[in-house]
Amino acid sequence: MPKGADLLIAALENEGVDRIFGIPGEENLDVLEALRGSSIQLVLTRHEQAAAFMAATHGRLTGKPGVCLTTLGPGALNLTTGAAYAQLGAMPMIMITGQKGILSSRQAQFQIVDIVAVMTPITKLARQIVSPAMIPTLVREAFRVAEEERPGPVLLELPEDIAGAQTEEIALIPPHPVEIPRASEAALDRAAQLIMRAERPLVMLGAAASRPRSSSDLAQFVVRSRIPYFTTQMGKGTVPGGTELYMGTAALSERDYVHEAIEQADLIITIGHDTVEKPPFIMGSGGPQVIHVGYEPASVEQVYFPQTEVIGDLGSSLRLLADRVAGRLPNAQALLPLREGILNRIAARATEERLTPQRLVHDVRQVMPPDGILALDNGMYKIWFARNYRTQLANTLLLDNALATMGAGLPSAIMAALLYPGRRIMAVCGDGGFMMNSQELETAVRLKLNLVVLVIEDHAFGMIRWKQAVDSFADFGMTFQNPDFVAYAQSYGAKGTRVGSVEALQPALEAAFAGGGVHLVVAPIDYSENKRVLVDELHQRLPVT
Ligand SMILES: Cc1ncc(C[n+]2csc(CCOP(=O)(O)OP(=O)(O)O)c2C)c(N)n1
Ligand SMILES: [Mg+2]
Repeated sequence: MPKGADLLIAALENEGVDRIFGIPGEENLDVLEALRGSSIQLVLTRHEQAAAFMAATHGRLTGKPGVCLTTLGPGALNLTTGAAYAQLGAMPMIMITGQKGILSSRQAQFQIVDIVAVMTPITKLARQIVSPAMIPTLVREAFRVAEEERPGPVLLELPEDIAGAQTEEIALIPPHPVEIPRASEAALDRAAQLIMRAERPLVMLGAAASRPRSSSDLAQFVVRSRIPYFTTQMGKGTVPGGTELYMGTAALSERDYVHEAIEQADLIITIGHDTVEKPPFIMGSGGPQVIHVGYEPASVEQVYFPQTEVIGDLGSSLRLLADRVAGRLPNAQALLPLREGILNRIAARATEERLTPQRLVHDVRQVMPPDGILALDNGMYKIWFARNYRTQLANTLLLDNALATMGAGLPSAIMAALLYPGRRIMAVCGDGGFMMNSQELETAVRLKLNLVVLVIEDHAFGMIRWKQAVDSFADFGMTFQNPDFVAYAQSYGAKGTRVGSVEALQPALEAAFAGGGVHLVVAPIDYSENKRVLVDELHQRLPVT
């Protein structure tokens, strides 16, 4: 007779799961034994937080939930940051945690934390499994909930005695495709009227525009309407065939060059915007009208309150909208003349003889082919990559503008390297964020991945230090010492290179990719541009009225 644990693993196989990330504990030993005889690979990590970042990134890149596994109490608590990362970032993920037996209690309260309660506010669903008979249903339900719009994390807690209990064979529930309903005719007609009446329209691609299911019809809308577009940080992807309509990425909420177009627009069509992102622009009274095209209605915020909404499957909504407006928009390109000025000023100083953030982004782009994937951690450089790094394919710049947690850069790059072994993958981390999950270098080496890890060294929590200076606080409490990163990488069996001069960066990255394996490249950065550009220069730019 199968045990509860066997049913769990069979149900995961039934969902097409091929890897589970995590660190099992003694409460998971039946699950581990069932896993041993299954088709699913166990990917051990060195911290549960990293396992959750990996599983969430699997969901982000494929649309299929990634799965992570931990023990009870301390192990499960280490998943919380990853759960919030998936919840805010709309990434489908399943977390499976152990628990002491629930039918009898021979260890009193030892290690027991109410994980279902802890996880409830940071998941879409959190359930304890109380009988083996429920496992097939609960697993199918967990995947349904995690995957459907808006995607996110689900917790299933499997107590030790339920995992070990013998049970009847119980039939699994096969998954089936579910199509998302499309927008109503009335909403499409209303939006089409507004678009046709607009004098200076602009499109914005938001986070949900990068969902694996979203892409092709979305690009078609831009290409067929010929309306120029900009993106949010997480909406940074691409419009194949529409590159010449790209106006920039809103890495700041106001005052950046791309805001010249936003300030002059009389209509902004936002596609898949999620207000979990730091605002790409601030709506105010008297500003442009906004049409929100989304899988879900817009939440009403002080800075975002669209006047018109088209709710339903993004692809089909946009196809139907394009059918209504294509060829009937004489003003479509009214804002396009601003493009060159915006992009030129953003690209300024990209080849200067100092390792500025602009130069760093420029040189990294040179070594990344169009399908190469960059996975960013969180720090000052994120703003520069969002602003300056041009993408040609969707999901080739993975950044987190939702929870914006440090520590996710390396684990998310590891996931990308596992999924796409033939593509160039690079993690970009600050010296602060890298050290929050640097132990995963061992995981990457053990998995024999090809991965370049670029560590940007300023011996500081640079972004906070920058804010401190911008707000005229004294320079205090934000600097630290680093290990010798080259020796550190080598101690894990990875390779390491220190970039000694600005000209050495590009060859070092190229050599790191060419050599294969896990290769850390550490580059000292000149962060003086943070104030010169992002404060002084942009503050001289007066909003267009
Ligand atoms: C887990 C976590 N802790 C703290 C913060 C706040 N925070 C945002 S950026 C930053 C500094 C990042 O330093 P580093 O990784 O060295 O990048 P840098 O800005 O120096 O380039 C901090 C402390 C955060 N976002 N996430
Ligand atoms: Mg730093």
